[in-house]
Amino acid sequence: MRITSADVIVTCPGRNYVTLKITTEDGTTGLGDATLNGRELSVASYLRDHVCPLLVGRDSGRINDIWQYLYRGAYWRRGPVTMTAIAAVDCALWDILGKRVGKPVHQLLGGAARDGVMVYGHASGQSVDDLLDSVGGFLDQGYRAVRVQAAVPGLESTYGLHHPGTGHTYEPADAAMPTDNVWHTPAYLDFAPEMMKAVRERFGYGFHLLHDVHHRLSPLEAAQLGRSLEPYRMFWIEDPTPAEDQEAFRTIRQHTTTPLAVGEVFNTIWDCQHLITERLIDYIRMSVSHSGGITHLRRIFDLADLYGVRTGSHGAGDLSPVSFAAALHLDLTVPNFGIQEYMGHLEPASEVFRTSYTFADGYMHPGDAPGLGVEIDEEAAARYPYEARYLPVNRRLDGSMHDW
Ligand code: GCO
Ligand code: MG
Repeated sequence: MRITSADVIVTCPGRNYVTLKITTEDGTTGLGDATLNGRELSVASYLRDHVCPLLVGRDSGRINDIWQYLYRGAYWRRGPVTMTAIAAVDCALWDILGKRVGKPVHQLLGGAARDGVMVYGHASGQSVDDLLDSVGGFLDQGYRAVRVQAAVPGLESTYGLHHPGTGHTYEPADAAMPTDNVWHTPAYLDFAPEMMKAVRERFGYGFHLLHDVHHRLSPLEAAQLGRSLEPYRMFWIEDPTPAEDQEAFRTIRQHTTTPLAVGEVFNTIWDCQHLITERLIDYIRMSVSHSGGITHLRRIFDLADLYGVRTGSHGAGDLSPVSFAAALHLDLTVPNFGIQEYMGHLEPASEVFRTSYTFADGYMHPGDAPGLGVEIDEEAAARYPYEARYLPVNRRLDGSMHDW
């Protein structure tokens, strides 16, 4: 079935989302998420100006050929902008295929390999006491896995905390200019084990405990952290060091048995090739929407399976419900599934995106609607126009830049 149009919808229901809508000659539409938090318009332009004109007239069923055409055909390969744009096209085409044959995408991928997808929720607090209340709330809702982050004493701001008043943990890409945060590694390294100890003392070991370091440590500091957290049996520590340095993980690995996860800033299989084939990590956390879509991510997950690495896809609220649904379809089918991040979306997003995924007992299911199971209400989207926003940046006590 030929593609007749491809349109880009940019909307900000709580945060910015870029959505690609592809339409075929029988009127079937498919959606792909093209959101790159803080750099949204670059992908919108890449699609509108360079990709959409190439799609019109092509056979929407030739997903593999279109993927290769966009990847090889650009000459300028890889990178977050290109791979997010390709991902949006790929997901929209899987959505169309599913709708045309009347089946959910997970069935097109060979069918479910499990009944549900275990997700982790985001507990956080301005103090350890606040954090404990937050963890208790997630356990009461039935979560089997909880990520914990709390304000580091002595620092004015800490990554990953709930925004007062919003009810959600989400990335604070909310300022017209990037906010300067302050970071001090020694304060964090002292505090992190105390935080985990408090959580395990209060709630025991009957659930999975996760933590995101957000690329802030050197390899040896990360090794020290991993060791200091061993008594608390972490499910993983995420992004312990800046992710582009694959060799760093070898050092961490040599010193600790705390499981390691990385990948949310990766875009292709080449970014994690050594990490996987040399068994330097335990979980690969790439997202459908930043890594070339379902077609490319399932290849990465297959490679990971050969080396005993499990999946743990990025599922932050800055990825749209379209991306989250695509992740759930893939998660349901892969043999080496580990866990799925679930941050949720701010309230106005449910006016714009109608979803068919569900949560029960700590597991999620993408639903059995044909395609991805997400629809966009374009009139609602138009009520929430794009807002220029940036993620924060991080500086050390002496004012020099650090990784955020
Ligand atoms: C996570 C991530 C996010 C990122 C965000 C950047 O683990 O969910 O670290 O919180 O910071 O996706 O836009
Ligand atoms: Mg993260």
